[in-house]
Amino acid sequence: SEFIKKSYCRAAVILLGLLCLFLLIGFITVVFLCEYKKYVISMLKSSQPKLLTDCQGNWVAFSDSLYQVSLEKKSWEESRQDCLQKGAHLMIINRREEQNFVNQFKKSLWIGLTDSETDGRWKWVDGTRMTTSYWNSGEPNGGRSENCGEVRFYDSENSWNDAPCSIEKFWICEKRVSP
Ligand SMILES: [Ca+2]
Ligand SMILES: [Ca+2]
Repeated sequence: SEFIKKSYCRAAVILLGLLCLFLLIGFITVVFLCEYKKYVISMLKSSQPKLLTDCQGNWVAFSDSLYQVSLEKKSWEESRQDCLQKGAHLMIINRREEQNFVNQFKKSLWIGLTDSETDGRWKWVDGTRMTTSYWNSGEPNGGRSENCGEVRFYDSENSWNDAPCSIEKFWICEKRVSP
């Protein structure tokens, strides 16, 4: 019976040891999962503010619109057509936040601005007159030979330039989300 007692004791110690081991593994797993969840949430949060990209066609959400920078270069008119085909229009800049947003791409881009009809009378592609402008110093300077607007001097808030409409450039389309 002394032998049986010792065996029971040994078995109890082993069981206790295993129990401790399982508890430890369980604890580590829970801590790991919690930390992983926190990490995933922080990643999602940090990627959200401005550049929430759509899976299809790389549209970028900002304020109440979606924007898409082209991957190829075209003339201003062909750029305008491309945006129309996508149910959008060349970017129209109405607010200072939008102006700062477009500069962030650090790219020379056609926007929806033209004075083709009457020189010096700048209009947006939706027919509205340009009221607030962000011309770079000395611009617009092209007279009858530069009738299309582009974002060019993007390191400055006043980044606009007038350029000949036939030049091939990247462009930016804008699609309004709310009517
Ligand atoms: Ca002009
Ligand atoms: Ca110019």
